Amino acid sequence: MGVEVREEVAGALARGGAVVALESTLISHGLPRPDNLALALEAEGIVREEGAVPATVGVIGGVPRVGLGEGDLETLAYEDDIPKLSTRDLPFASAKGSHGATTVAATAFLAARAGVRIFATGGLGGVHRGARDSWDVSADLAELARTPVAVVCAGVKSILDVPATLEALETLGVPVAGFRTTRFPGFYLTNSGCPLDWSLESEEEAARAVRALGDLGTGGMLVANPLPEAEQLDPVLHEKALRSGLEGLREGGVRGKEVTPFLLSRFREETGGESLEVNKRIILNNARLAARIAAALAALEG
Ligand code: PSU
Ligand code: MN
Repeated sequence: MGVEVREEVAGALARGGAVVALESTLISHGLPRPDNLALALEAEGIVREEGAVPATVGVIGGVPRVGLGEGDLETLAYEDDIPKLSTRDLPFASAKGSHGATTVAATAFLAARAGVRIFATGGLGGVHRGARDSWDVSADLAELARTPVAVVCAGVKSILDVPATLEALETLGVPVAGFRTTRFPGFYLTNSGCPLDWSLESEEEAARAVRALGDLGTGGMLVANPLPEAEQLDPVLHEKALRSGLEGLREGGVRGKEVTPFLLSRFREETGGESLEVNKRIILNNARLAARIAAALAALEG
């Protein structure tokens, strides 16, 4: 199965330049129109501002692309019923010539195949609440265990079981560090309350960790980047949305890959759109840090 790497991205990789992968599930399934396309373009703009080349990943007509063009982004943002593709879905999208939005797992996989080592997203998938009955654990975790990509994210959503997700990452051997913090961020909230063993204090230090990871030849790692407290979602609103979201899941019997998009849209309703604004800030904040780390890595190796 071929992977098409956009010329600008291939060029940057060939000369050891900074490249940042971005995912597309958040475009097709995480954010509403028209904010989704605007945000995708804004994230790419921020990566460029910081001196790196953006490579948004997705599948167009069955072909995985590392570095989507503006027309591709429009397709994934505006077409109805774009499939959500995890790594395991890629062969079927290929066989059917289907478009698709790639999750963190599929994005990391395709980015790594193209040689991209740093990737920014909003939140990582994780262990869902009630996973002991449902077995619902995002494939993002297993993918990170085997794929050499550093993912910059704001932790995982509180709709998941956060301590269980950290335990699963430990079991899988995925390195996790906070960026200037030893508290795992709580996505909408700056602090999930869960402690971390390691904190990276600068972009340069993070770049050295990414380089060391590459030298070791193991899988990926997580750089958890919290929103500044002044920009987080109001914790009271957050609690209310969380309760309603979890109730909605139970009442609606929502399962599998529908769970994450369902909860995201319930949060938007319950917070009067505030969660959407926070979600956007998170993505842009992570794109900026990832680009700075990529630039530091390119300088380190140049
Ligand atoms: N977290 C978010 N927004 C998202 C997702 C996660 O805040 O849109 C997406 C990511 O693409 C992630 C996927 O990889 O949801 C996880 O889905 P699942 O839980 O079905 O594995
Ligand atoms: Mn799942």
